[in-house]
Amino acid sequence: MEPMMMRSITEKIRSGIRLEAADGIYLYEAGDLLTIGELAREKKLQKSGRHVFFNVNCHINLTNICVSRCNFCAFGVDKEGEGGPYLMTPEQVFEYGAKAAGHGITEFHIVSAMHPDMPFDYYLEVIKKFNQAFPDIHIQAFTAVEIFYFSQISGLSIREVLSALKEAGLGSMPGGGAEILNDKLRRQLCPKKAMSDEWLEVHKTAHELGIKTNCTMLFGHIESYKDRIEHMIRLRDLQDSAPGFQSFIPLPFLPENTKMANIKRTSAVDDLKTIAISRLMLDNIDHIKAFWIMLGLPVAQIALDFGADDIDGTVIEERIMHAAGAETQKGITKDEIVALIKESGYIPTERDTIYNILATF
Ligand code: V47
Repeated sequence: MEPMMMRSITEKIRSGIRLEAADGIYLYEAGDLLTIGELAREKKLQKSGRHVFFNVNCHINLTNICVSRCNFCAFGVDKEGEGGPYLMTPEQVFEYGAKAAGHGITEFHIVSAMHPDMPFDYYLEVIKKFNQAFPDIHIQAFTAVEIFYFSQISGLSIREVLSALKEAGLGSMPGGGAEILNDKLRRQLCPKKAMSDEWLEVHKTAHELGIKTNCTMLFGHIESYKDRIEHMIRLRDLQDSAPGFQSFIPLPFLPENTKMANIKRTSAVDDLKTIAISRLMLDNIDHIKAFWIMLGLPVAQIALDFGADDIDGTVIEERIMHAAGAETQKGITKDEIVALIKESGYIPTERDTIYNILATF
């Protein structure tokens, strides 16, 4: 017989009552994978029907030189250290983007690092150049951690930094840098960058300025289930008070080549449970993204039956996760994404960055 707690959670979900922290922790600790998956799928079908979204985008990482050197990251390097430090000039960035623009992309996904010397003007120039040359291609750029850093290096407020970027052509912000919103853990994982309240403050300000954003959670390292659920609740609270999150992307920690290489990679069960539980906890965030680069194509495909309604994009040359041992390809074609979604029984739906439907297949 179904345990009482599970019955009460199921009733809450089916009657649209918000789950509490204890419910989420219970689902992780005792919930049956298929039952959680089924509930999450029901919610997904209510929100986006049989659509599964993807976009055609290109990731550009301006530099890997980073003063933060987070313990979970295999991408960042010191300026004069090992690991092939690089910094693209605005011209090089532009050349790289121009090549991708010829392939029908609708979004540039530009993320940098905390470079020790580049001024805020460098980042503004990159955005301006892209916006002038490709006014029809949406620019999603800079995580909240970078925005906070720009504010520190420029002396401008967070609001001023975001306004200047918006004016230059920034369309929306990606969801990185959230890691786990718990300062005790952040001090062990990433002591040199924005803490939880600062990360949340940047997103709040962006939302107030009409800049849509995504949010993420890095899981499978030193955090507990309780930490994960509390993280989700902090995002849910912010979305209540200052809406603007478009999607949530759970990122399983890839340990290879990091200072935390002793930790085991998460299991497929944990990845799927996390996708499903996030769909159930985050009742006010419309889209849950199964980022195939991290999950691998097989788990990402199954995730579509566990509450995910988005599989991100074609990406083209992903670097951050591949530095940490992601075994997936660095990009896939639109035809491959379409086939993968069709095979799972959903409608492949190409979207732009802000979820306007461009085509179905
Ligand atoms: O903030 C870094 C994570 C993030 C590792 O908004 C790692 O649509 C696992 O946020 N193992 C950056 N994760 C990427 C990101 C993202 C990706 C795709 C789409 C969107 C979106 C956002 O990657 C970082 C960090 O949390 N990360 N190193 C690692 N070893």
